[in-house]
Amino acid sequence: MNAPFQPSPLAAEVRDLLVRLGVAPDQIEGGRLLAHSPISGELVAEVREHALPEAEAVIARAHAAYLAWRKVPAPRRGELVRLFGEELRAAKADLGRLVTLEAGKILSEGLGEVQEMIDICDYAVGLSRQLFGLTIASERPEHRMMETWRPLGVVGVISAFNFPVAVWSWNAALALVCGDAVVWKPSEKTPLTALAVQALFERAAARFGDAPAGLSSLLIGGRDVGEALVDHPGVPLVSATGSTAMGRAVGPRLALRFARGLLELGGNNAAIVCPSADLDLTLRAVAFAAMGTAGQRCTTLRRLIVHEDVYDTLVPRLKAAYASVRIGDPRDPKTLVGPLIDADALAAMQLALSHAKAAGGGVCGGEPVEGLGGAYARPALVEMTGQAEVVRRETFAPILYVMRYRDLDQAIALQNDTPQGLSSSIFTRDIGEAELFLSSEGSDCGIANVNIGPSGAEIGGAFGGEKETGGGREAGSDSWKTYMRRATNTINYGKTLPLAQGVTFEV
Ligand code: UN1
Repeated sequence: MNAPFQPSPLAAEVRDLLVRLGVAPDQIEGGRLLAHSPISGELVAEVREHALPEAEAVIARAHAAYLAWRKVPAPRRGELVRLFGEELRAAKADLGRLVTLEAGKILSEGLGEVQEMIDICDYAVGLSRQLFGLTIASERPEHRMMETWRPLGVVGVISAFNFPVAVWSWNAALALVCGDAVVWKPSEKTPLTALAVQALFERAAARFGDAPAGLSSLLIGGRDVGEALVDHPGVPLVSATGSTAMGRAVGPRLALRFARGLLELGGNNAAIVCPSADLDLTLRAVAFAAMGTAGQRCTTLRRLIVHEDVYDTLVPRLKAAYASVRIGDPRDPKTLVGPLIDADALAAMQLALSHAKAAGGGVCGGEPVEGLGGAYARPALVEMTGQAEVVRRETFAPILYVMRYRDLDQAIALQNDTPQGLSSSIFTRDIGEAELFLSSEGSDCGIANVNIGPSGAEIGGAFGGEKETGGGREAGSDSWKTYMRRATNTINYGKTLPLAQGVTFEV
């Protein structure tokens, strides 16, 4: 028997927020999944997990929901997402704060995460009237060809702790207007925000009236329930965000049953700073991209490649910014760098720094900040002479490796010389340099920016990357097509049967 759970003030606040957001107390008391806040490391809830047989029932219910939902006209499906967006607007302050308490990001970023959810809902509402295909010229007389987009089925979503709710919403908002049902396995490190979002969704569904039960559901648990989702023949698409190691486990299992995978895995994002760069702007962009979210975004800036003419101006200024940045409780509005998610993340950071030192790196910062309860560290800036193994690896922590370059071609080669290919940027006022960076000979990433950092993407563009980042694209542009089945239709409105390619077959 566990001793009765004694809530601390932080745990009490988490509980109040959850109840206000509509989560039933029995979901967060007495369960086996222990939720800790990275702010202090305290236990804040005991979440009820799904047992493996329940996972099967959740997926079956989702499949039944999909069978009904696919018959609902897409713009009407959009209405549900519109209502959900309204719930998110109304709950923004509470949910944003809960993101801060559960994932440790500063309040402004917690609120930004909820705004990202609202944005994708708005986007999906418009999209619900734009799920169109092409009409294609047929080679046969009195024939017409077209493509139509049909709902796919149950979409599995596996999300990571660092964007505990926004990444799910990119998938769910699109999947729902596309006529799919969604089953969500959140990170074991962040089940609480997922429960809150599910409660908000249920409020929207109740207002909508006739949404089928099980249209969006949660699977709370560990690897076994995740695997149930990945292996289930009734789940034609699994969108998984997390480490490359996770993707390596998920990808082949999906391939084995010919299911679609939308993988958003590790990044190792670089920025190139050219001689003509506006260094004030660059400094601010680098500071946010490298230190924001305590270095725990997929898109975090991890490598800075600086031209030798501006290196000695920019890098000392950056070091001063690193030394001055306020680290601490993310609820304090003056804090810019909150905690890492847990002690393992801090240990991984320290290990990477020791490897960097061993490879000749000059480390500035990076020390653990003791006494706050959670896993806090000063962000580290590490001057490297080249891309040692540790630089080519993603460490999910605020470490920025800084290197010099002389020729832009050499800088672009360095930028591309990592296994990952998520995001990248260049700081320059020279249009030739900017365009080269964006060209086919430039950055090999899924995201390439000019005069902004690699992180903080808007939802309107397709989000994702190449190589070990996994190749998936979420959110805007035509990412919605992944959540639908494309049918090519050929219609003969004549009385003869001409065959394509001139084939004859007389019976
Ligand atoms: C992630 O880190 O998994 O571009 C998502 C960004 C955010 C999303 C990050 N809009 O940094």
